[in-house]
Amino acid sequence: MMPHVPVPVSPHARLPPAPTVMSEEVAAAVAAGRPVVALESTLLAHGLPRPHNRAAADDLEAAVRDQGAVPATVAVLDGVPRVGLSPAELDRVCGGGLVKLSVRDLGVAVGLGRDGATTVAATAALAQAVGVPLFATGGLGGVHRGARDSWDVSADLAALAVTGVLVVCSGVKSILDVPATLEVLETGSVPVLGYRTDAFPGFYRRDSGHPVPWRVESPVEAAAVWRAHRSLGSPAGMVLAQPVPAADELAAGVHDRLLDEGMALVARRGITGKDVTPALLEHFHAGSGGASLRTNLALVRANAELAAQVAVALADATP
Ligand code: PSU
Ligand code: MN
Repeated sequence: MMPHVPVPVSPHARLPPAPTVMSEEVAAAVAAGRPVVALESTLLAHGLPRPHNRAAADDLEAAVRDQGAVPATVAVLDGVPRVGLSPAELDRVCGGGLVKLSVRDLGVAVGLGRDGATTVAATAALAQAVGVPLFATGGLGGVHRGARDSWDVSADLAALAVTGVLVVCSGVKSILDVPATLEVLETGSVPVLGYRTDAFPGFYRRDSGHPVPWRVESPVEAAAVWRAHRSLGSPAGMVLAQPVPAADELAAGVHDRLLDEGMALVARRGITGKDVTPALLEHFHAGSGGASLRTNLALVRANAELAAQVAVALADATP
């Protein structure tokens, strides 16, 4: 028999975790098991131009409420991770100057008392920490084109493999390597469901040219799959991919031109790492005469609505 050796515990391991603070409304809804949808803030702070981002913040929260769920926008303010923001806090998120926080940056921002907007990865981590299993965004981060040389693979993918949160999105931006992104999601055992589609959506475009492994037809079906996925003991999240509404899709010609230009611009200016996605989105907004902005707003709003419908279906099915 092996002698019993107590495992030494580092004194740091005994520090209480940094508390993630919920707004009163969100805390009450979580405690009562009412439907809650988390909303990501990088798309507000870094994906949409001012002042449209502030209007979008209200619009997304309203879309969630209209479907009968409570919205909870996520960010870090003065070093405090927050789930559920006041109007004044949304002003700060949308006012400029916030850094972009992925999961690895959360501890740094908390430790240094900083403000920051949370990516899909960081939003998922904070939402899970307070027991909110659902959130909506525009597009997931993924494998960048040329990743074989740059190694630029979004932390969103690794985070979803270990964070039990359902993300409603419009696939990934066409600026990414879509098949490679789908492969990495498969490696992470993250289920990918198309919402009323067989094609994985490409953010500004409804069809990325690559199929989805599964499709569902209703929020009730999505909720049933999510419950089954979690009940089988998977630690992974899940992707529910909804194409942008047909009327709001960016025209193919405009899209392809901006994509080529944007990729060239990023290479010419030597933009790398976490600045790539915001720079490309900005190029689309500036170069499409507002069309890509309308598309982006429409798809996030539709995703917020669908996430709320799934949240309601989940709450209804929970005894
Ligand atoms: N959806 C949008 N706009 C955005 C994003 C999503 O409509 O700006 C953000 C998300 O926060 C996602 C991030 O996590 O883009 C991906 O960043 P990166 O490629 O650096 O991992
Ligand atoms: Mn990256």
